[in-house]
Order: sequence, then C-alpha cells, then structure tokens
Amino acid sequence: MGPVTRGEVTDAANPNGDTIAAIATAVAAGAGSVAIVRLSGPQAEAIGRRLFQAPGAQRWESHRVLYGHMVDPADGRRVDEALLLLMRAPRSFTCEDVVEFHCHGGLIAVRRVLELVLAAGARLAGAGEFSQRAFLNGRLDLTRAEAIAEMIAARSRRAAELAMAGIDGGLQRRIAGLRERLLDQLAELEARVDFEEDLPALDGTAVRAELGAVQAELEQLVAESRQGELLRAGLRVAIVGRPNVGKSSLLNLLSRRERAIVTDLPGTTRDLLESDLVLEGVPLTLLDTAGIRPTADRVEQLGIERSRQALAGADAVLLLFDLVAGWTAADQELQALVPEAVPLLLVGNKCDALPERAAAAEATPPSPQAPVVTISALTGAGRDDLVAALLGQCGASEIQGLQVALNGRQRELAAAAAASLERSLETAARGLPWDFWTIDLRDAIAGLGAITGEEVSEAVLDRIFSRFCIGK
Ligand SMILES: Nc1nc2c(ncn2[C@@H]2O[C@H](COP(=O)(O)OP(=O)(O)OP(=O)(O)O)[C@@H](O)[C@H]2O)c(=O)[nH]1
Ligand SMILES: [Mg+2]
Repeated sequence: MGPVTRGEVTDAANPNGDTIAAIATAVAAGAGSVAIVRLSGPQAEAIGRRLFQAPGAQRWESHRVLYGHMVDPADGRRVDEALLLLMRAPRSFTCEDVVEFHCHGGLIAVRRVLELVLAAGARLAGAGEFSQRAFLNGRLDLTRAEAIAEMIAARSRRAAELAMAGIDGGLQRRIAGLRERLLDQLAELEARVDFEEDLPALDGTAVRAELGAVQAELEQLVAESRQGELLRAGLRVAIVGRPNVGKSSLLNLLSRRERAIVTDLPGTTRDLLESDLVLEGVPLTLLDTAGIRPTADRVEQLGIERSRQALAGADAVLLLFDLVAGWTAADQELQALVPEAVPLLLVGNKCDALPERAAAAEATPPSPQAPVVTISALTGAGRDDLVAALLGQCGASEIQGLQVALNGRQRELAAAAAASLERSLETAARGLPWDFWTIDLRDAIAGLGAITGEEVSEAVLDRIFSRFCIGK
C-alpha cells in the first residue's frame, strides 16, 4: 500500500462518506455521572436531529449546547435526558461534522442511546477511528495523535506531563526540524548531481558535519526514549529475600499503607501481593513475595515457586537481607537466582536494630556484586536513598528533565534513520560522488517522515490506531 494523502477534508479519511459512532467515556457501571456518545461524519447532524428533541426556541448552531431528550423514533418514547453539542466541519476534532450526546452515566441508558444512533444509520467506530480521521484530515500529525493515546494511558503526573508535551507538538517540531535539515542537505547534493558546473562548489566537509550533527541528535533521542518507556509502561519491582527479613514491611513503607500482613513469624507471606505506586513520577508495581527457604509446607512451597517466577519476570529486584543476621550463605544463593540482566539492589534491613549505624558496614556482603543500601522498614530510615538507588539502577533518574520521549515505534524509526546517516557518512568518507551520498540520506528522511506521519503507509496507520481505545 502506498503513502496516504492527508489534508483533504473527508475525502482521504472517509472515502465511503460514512458516519461513525461510539461511547467516548469510560464504560463501567457507576463509573461516572455523565457518558458521551460521539458521532462523526456527514450524517452526524441529521442523526442528531432525528433522535434529539430540544424544546423551546433552541437553535441548531455549531458549537452551541442544546438541552433536551433522546427519543426513540420508533415509538416517540424518551430514552434519556441529555445535552447535545454540535460541531460542524471543519471546526471539530475529526474536521468532520461531530455531534456529542452528553447523557446520564448509567450503563443501560448510554448503551440504549448508542443503539439508537446505530439504528439511525451510523456505524460503530473501530478503535482509534476518530483519531485516525483527525490525522487523515490534517488536524493532527502522528506524534500528536499517539500522545493523546499516551495521555489516556498515563499512570503518573509526570507521564501525563510528557504526553501533554507531545500533544502540544514538542516531538513533532523536534523531528520535523531534523528532517528539514536533512532535506536542505539533500537539495544541495541533488542540485550538484544535475548542475554541478552551474553552481558554486559544495563543501563536502560542511555537509558531513551537518549530517553528523543530526545523527547525534537522533541518537540522543533514542537513548532518552528508555526513560520515556519507563514512564509509560512503569516498572515491575520484586522484593525478594529470606523469610522474616522485612519484605512485607518494606512494601507497606513504600506504598504508605498497611497493604501486607506483617508478623514476626517466618513464612507469613504465602502468595504474591502487588501494590501500584508512583515514586518520583515513575509508576511502579511492587511485588511482595513469599520468603524463600527450604520447607515441607505445601502452601509455602507454592508461594516460593511464585516468588521465583516474580524474580525472573521483574524489571528490577530488591534483594532484602537482615542486617542483624548479616549477609548469609542463603542470601548469596538467592542472589544467584537473579538473572544477570535484571537491575539488582541489595537492601540491608533493620538498621534500627543495630547498636550503631557504623555496624551496618560489617553486616553487608564483603564484596557486593550490586549496590548496597541500608534501611529500616520499621522507622523509614534510608527510604529516600533506597528510592534514588532503585531509580538509578533502572536508568530512570533523568526522568525529571525529560522534554520529549519517543515511543517504541518512533524509537525504531529514529534508530534506523541514525543508522542510515551513519552509512551515508561512510559513503562520504570513501570519497564517492554526490549521488551515492543521497541514497541513505533519502532513507533517513523517509524514516523521520514516518515518525510524524508525513510518509507512512495505510497498513502502518491501521496498526497504530487500532491500539487506541474505542471512542477516541
Ligand atoms: N527492628 C526492625 N524490625 C523489622 C524491620 N522490618 C521488619 N521488621 C520485623 O520483622 C518481622 C518480619 O517482617 P515482615 O515484613 O513480615 O517480613 P517478611 O520478609 O515479609 O517475612 P515473610 O513474609 O515471612 O517472608 C516483623 O516482626 C517486623 O516487625 C525493621 O526495619 N526493623
Ligand atoms: Mg511477608
């Protein structure tokens, strides 16, 4: 499939001229007091007029709210009391005629309204179809559309801020700026291919410097994207350790509530316990696990098996040990279970129970293979150091300064573009003629165009928007 054309309202986005509809708000019983059914397309207003009765002399004008009732045209019965918002093309999210019914939030009523809308000639929207139309009609570039989906999925305030920067076009401007710079160089090179004699000589060194500068900036964006990924997806952090070292106490400390049962009996936690929290803006799922030890107890064995699985599947591991007992052979064995690639922190707990803080050093492993922090899950001492060390180990400590962040799709394209520029620079270094330089340069430009949606195929678009939620 070839690249799609954007910018011609309705034609490109909506070849069949159909009108789509969906419930645009969260769908769960009792979840909200208002629910919105949204329609977009040429029939939106006609369907609205058919199903909505506005009493008195209210006028059907664009960007005006009408009060009235949703009515079933089959029997004239009122289905809900509602507000109607009409936004005529092109002044709407999709650049098409849009009608929104703001109904009462009950699930039954809003589904009934959607049924009426569909019976009146609208088609149920696919996932992300409103956003896809907005994109195809030139209302948004691809990075902004993706940022909207990220805003909806954001699990922390920092993640939402980053999504907002994307909605504002921060990423689009950055990428479009780099693409422009490459296009400038391409134009110079191509001109020399055709009209070398008529033009002033081209300074190859300057071209190479510019390509190199763009490449470096792309590589930096790729490197920073890891931080953005953490913000979007969050981290799964497993707390593991021998029984009674204070794992559940640590979970309670970090989640600031009595989430897990704590007792002085070893083997208290029998099953995995998850707690969602946000540390320094990073969303985190913390897993409290059953203490690992040899045991004949069947239930405890099953719990320990789950601990091992959690340990293997985590993005980071906090291996807790008891400072009073010191670092033991059993702790060392546990450490061997942590896969090498997984960021690991050794956390000495119960420092409050040591006679003096200096003694902690003697209780920690003699030649640690991972950073060591000492804390007290009981008093909270060392909590901030632990959080900083954990985020540092996971490469998340730069998150506060992040301005824009590529998602997975964008990162792949940016990395490929940087690699193309690298090849182009190698060609240049070998002293080959100008037209050889342009081959990889063109690929880099196309890759950046695919990030913003300037150059992207229909199949890729479908894949991107199908990840959005229905009604967006
Ligand atoms: N003095 C002191 N006691 C602690 C500290 N952290 C936990 N404890 C005590 O250690 C005991 C075990 O704590 P838990 O949090 O249940 O330990 P656990 O690692 O979850 O134990 P299991 O679930 O059995 O594996 C309890 O009596 C806690 O009060 C600490 O920092 N200092
Ligand atoms: Mg426990």
